[in-house]
Amino acid sequence: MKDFQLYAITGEEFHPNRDLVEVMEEAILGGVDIIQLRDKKSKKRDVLKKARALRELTKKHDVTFIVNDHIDIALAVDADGIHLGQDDLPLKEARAIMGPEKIIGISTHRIEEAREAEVGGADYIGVGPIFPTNSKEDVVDPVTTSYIQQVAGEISIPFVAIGGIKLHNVERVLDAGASRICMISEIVGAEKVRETCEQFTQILKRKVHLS
Ligand code: TZP
Ligand code: MG
Repeated sequence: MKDFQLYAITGEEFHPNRDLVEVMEEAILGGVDIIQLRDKKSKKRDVLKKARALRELTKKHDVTFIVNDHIDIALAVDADGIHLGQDDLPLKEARAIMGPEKIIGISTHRIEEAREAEVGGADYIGVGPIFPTNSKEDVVDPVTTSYIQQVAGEISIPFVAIGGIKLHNVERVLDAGASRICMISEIVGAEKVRETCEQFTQILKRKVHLS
């Protein structure tokens, strides 16, 4: 997969008066290089419509596009991949449906889950929630930056830190060994989405050197 560093997940509840595509385009212009459509509330048909719109946007800007949960929608719009949680369809079945080329990301909260995802052929893992977050229901307790250190020391596939990451604490995440970061509220809920992403892009450029 094309590598990435600044990962934005949609969260329309954080911008009630602004259009989804407009907000995500601002994020892309600020340096976001991968977008995930995450919508736990809408009807499937409406999620499909949003996926189509974001697929068009991400194609236009050559940005990776991932769909959360819905493998059928990911395939229908030719998204680049899917993101799955620990309670979703297992990796093996998801890979059989998606084929070898599509990206499969898996959320992990402990090292055993990270190992299992790596062995099972995930393309990347989510590592979190690092800090407390209000953006996810039924979220597990924060795993803290010590889980980042553990994953950085042991896991070879790309990992992305997530959960409560803000401009004021991102350096702690990077100092623990993360080189890819993922956010909902700090990006899509920002007053100035593009400028906020530009600040993250600058921090990543200064602190992270991908090999
Ligand atoms: N998975 C783990 S934490 C989280 C998800 C989807 C929510 C991240 O949102 P925020 O607003 O960046 O804390
Ligand atoms: Mg899920």
